[in-house]
Amino acid sequence: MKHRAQNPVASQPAAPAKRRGTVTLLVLLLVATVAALVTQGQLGAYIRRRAAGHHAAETRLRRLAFEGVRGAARQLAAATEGDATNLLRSGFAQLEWSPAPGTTVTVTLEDLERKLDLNNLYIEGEPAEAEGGGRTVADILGEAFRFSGEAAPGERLAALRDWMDPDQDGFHEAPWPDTDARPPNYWLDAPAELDFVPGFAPAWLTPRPEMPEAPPLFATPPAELFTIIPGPRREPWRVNVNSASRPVLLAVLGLEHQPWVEALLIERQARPLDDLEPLQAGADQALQARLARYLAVRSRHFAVRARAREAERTREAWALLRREAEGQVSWLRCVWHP
Ligand SMILES: [Ca+2]
Repeated sequence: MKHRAQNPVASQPAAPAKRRGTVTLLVLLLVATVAALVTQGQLGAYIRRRAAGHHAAETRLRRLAFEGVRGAARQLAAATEGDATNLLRSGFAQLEWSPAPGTTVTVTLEDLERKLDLNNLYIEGEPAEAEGGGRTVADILGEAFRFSGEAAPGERLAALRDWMDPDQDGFHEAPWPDTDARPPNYWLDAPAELDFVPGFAPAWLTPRPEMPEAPPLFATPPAELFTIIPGPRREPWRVNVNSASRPVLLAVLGLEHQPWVEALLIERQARPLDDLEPLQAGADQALQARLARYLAVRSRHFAVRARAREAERTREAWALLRREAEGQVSWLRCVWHP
């Protein structure tokens, strides 16, 4: 009994110390939790402020890029036919301004009809072999393919035509391996579609900035030769003699007319041509027919790229515009580039 009674007495002083230790631990835990909550709240507020600032900067840049496209469209509408030709004699016009310190907007306006439109390969209601002066659209595009380094472009042209034409007759009309999809039988809307046309390498139409300014004729990058003007047509979209490059003009008219092309390049340096007639005067019958069917002195389709930049951040808008002879400008496409 004595032994049993002594034990609780001996352990009594230890109990309050243990409780005090537990309380201290609980208080410390509470303090740590409150501190963590406060820190987390501050961090959350900081992240929200950063996100709001980021969003505001993005919105500002997107708006500036859009204003850039709109400004180019207004400029194109205000220009006379002659001014529009003068503005784009080299095929390009570039403008840059700074709406605020550290912010720049660069707008590039490009004449799309200085290049060969791939959608010309299918013309509604016209046989594929329709020609102008002994030259079909397939001849012209085939020549341009050779200028881009493709020795035998027949297969790729056939695949492209099957992609667009409404019939199911060609070799490339069969369901594609793996996907079982078929060609859409519709015109091309964007260069990215070419990634799915048999025989075309990915990003085939993407400009190559590392290329020299004037590469040899048979090493011309595809992006310098071809373009895509979406929509149906009853005749080929013509190439503008004032803005087309030497390789494009040679593809249209044929290498046999190189002296004529060289003379044209010299003549247009003096002033833009506003009529095809003087050009036709000295040409033989075949050349006259080619000029009439495939060349023009005005352009209707333009691409605008506007880039707004602030520090490391950029936002880009791209639009496809169509300008009528009277000056009305319609927007056919407008997309954002991230
Ligand atoms: Ca087809």
